[in-house]
Amino acid sequence: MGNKLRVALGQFGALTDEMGKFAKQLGFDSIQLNTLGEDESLWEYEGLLALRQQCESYGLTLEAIENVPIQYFYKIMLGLEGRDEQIAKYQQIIRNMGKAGIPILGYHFMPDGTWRTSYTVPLRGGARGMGFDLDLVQTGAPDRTGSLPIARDPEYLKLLNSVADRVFTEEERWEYYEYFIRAVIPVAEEAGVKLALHPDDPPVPMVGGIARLFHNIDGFKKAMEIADSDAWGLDLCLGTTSSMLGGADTVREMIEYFGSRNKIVYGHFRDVQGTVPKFNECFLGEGNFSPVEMMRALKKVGFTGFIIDDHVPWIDYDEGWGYRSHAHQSGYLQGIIDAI
Ligand SMILES: [Mn+2]
Repeated sequence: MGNKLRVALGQFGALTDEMGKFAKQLGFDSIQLNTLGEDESLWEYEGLLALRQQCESYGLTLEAIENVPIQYFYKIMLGLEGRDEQIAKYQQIIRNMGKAGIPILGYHFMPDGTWRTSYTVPLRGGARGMGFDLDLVQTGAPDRTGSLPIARDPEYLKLLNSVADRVFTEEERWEYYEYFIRAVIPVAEEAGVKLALHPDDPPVPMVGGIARLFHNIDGFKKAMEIADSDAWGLDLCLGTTSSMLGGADTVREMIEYFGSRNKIVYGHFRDVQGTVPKFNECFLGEGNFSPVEMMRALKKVGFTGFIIDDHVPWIDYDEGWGYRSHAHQSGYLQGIIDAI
């Protein structure tokens, strides 16, 4: 535990009894949680400590938390008035996590989140995957209706619409990233917490009038140089990386470049068919890359963190979080690791 390549279960907001037993009975020793919730007490030291202990009561290590609520973070990402207060809160969350013994905080830098244009791309046997087609969205104009957080949260659409008259350029967004990362990295170093950056999904230079920074390898290299710290690394989403120009070649390049520098903190192990401008999510083994090859590549560069399956296709009769599909994808990954 903790020092070799392993699969964890993740991408749920709270540890229910159903989830804890599911994880343990399927052979996982650790989990990742995403976002938790907007309730402030969840992010205080006592709340985080209780969460870690709750996981341990099921025999599960809490590997990481991915994403604070976007409402805590959007002024930082857009350089809006009030970002300093949001940064102060973010710094406190990092300190609280360190004290509570939760070593990794994942984040992204997409104020308008993940965009998809279809939820029903046909896969084998009638299963369905999410898809994106750049032709179906406006890139420069402030039309943000393809964004998943907006689909989930109309309140957040109101926030983004409050800046609908503006286009956010690449240059200014780099300034916002730099301002943020320089403020939080020293706190992360001191707290013993690693910050793990997820790529922009879809990986395109701009959608909805907001420039994206992390849509190719150069963006990550630049961010790594700015941060210049052992506390900076990647939440390497192989699915998003596979949808970048270059597809499987880009996945290989990212693993080799950042893995050999010990900059992969953890990974999302999923795949897509096609690359930008048009791609869709799919089952492992039916996408752009060979899952066995990429697992070997991770091992070869000395990656010793955890991976999760991330998004999974919708399977008929699966409900809510998608236990059937997650069981299949995660089990597939466990099998590959055992085999190599
Ligand atoms: Mn991902």
